[in-house]
Formats: sequence, C-alpha cells, structure tokens
Amino acid sequence: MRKLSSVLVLSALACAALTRAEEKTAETSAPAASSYMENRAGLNMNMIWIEGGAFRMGSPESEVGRDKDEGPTHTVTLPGFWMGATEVAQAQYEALMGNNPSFNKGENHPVECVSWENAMEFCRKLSDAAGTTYTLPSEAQWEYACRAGSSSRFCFGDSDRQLGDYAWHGENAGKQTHPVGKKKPNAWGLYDMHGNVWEWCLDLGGPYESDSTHGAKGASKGGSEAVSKHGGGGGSEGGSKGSSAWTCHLMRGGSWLNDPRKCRSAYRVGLSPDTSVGVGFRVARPGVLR
Ligand SMILES: [Ca+2]
Ligand SMILES: [Ca+2]
Repeated sequence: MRKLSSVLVLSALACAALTRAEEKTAETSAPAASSYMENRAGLNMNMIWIEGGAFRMGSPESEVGRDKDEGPTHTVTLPGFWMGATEVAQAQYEALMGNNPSFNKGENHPVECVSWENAMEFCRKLSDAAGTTYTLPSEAQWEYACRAGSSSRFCFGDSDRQLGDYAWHGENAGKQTHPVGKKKPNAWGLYDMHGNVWEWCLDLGGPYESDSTHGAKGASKGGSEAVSKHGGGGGSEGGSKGSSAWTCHLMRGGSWLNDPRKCRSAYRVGLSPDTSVGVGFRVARPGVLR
C-alpha cells in the first residue's frame, strides 16, 4: 500500500512537472499579445500594441480646414510602442494621484484640467508602481496612432457628419465630456483620439520641415531634446521639427467643446505646460511586444 501511494505521489509530481513544462512551452510559443491590461497599479488600463512603421505626418495644402502649421507633410518612421486604448479616466487618475481636478465629474469620464506637469507626474507614478516606463506619446506617435493607416482628415475619412460616430465634439457632446471608450475605435483599436478631451503630447512643438531639409539639418533636435530633458524616452524618432522648437507642448485631437475642424488628425495647438482647461491625456509605453 505504501508502495502504491508513493508511486501515486511520484506520478502526481511527474504530472505536475509535465504540466509546468507544457505551460512553459505554450508561453514561449504563443503569439505575442497585441494588447494587455496594466493592472499592477490597480488601474486596469488597456494598452494596445502599435506596430512600427512610416507615415506622412501633417496635412496636405488641399485639406479642408487646414492650418499652415500642419505642413509641410513629411515622412516619419517610428518603432513600435504601446498606447492607452482610451484617455486616462478620472477614477484611474484619482487612484494614483489622490485628487481629481476635472470640471466635468464622472469616474469613467476622461480626467481634464490636467497640466502637462500633472500628466508627467501621473506617468512617473505609474512607472514606479508598474516597474516599467510609462510616458506621454510624442506628437509623432500620437498622430501615427490617431491616423491608424489613414491619410484623410479623420481616422475614418473626411466627413464632418460621420465624426459623431467616433467622437464627442462641439456639435454632439452637449457641452460636457463623456465616459471614455463609448464611440467607435479607430482601425487600431484606439478610442476618442478625436474629441472628448484634448491630449497632451510629450515633446515640445515646433515648425515642421520637409523631408529634404529634415535630414540635412538633423532636425530631430526639438523632439529629442524634449524627450531627454523629461526622461520620457517615448518619441525621439519622428523628430520632424525644426531647430527652432517652440517653448510650448502640444495638445492634440480636439475636445467636447471644439468644432470638427479642430478634431482633425493633423490639427495641432501649442500650449504652455501649466495650461490645463479641457486637456487630458493618454499614456504610451516605449518597448517591444510582450
Ligand atoms: Ca481625445
Ligand atoms: Ca494649429
């Protein structure tokens, strides 16, 4: 009997070992995930893998409603990175920062009235809690992710009328923000890139330079300086700005208060980093597929 039970124990152990080995094989041979939940800080933040690639940044002169600072269009090549599927919600912000500065209150509404410094502090705290680097997306990363392969005014096409399917903006939001992730996502699974709240970008703004001048002048200066100065590491590729970088950071995507024109993929506004009214953010994470 003792012999039988020790055989049983041994075979159970062997079985457990086999299961672990199988699990290990399954882990290493499974395709890499294209999204994950960041819950190490208890935030349940959905992160989407954005495959690297090249795109035309800015808008062509023919684009309806276009501003001069959106050109010239130029090619930017980016390595892959992670991006928050939604804007940071108020409950997520409050869990980490201990306060909620938003004018429009609601735990699943995007946090707003956040300065660039506040957004960076959130990223620092999240990085500490999660043991990996989170930061703001660079302007190039933001536009690349917003476009999701499109070259039209919006991620889905050119029509102001269709914008309401994807965005809370000045004509459909009823003068307030709305819970994140309720409209249609873009082709890469990102929500509210157009509208709801403006979103801070990591780097300083600056005039765009064309492809030809860009290489010759080493024009990544503006972008990479901002990145190294703030330790973000998120966006030095895509340094498409001239050496005369602005002293302000950019916000992108338009908000619940803006007309469709300001919600376009290429629209850009520079603001001093302590500005906060109507501005929120989403996080990005440099790195490789998990
Ligand atoms: Ca937005
Ligand atoms: Ca502009």
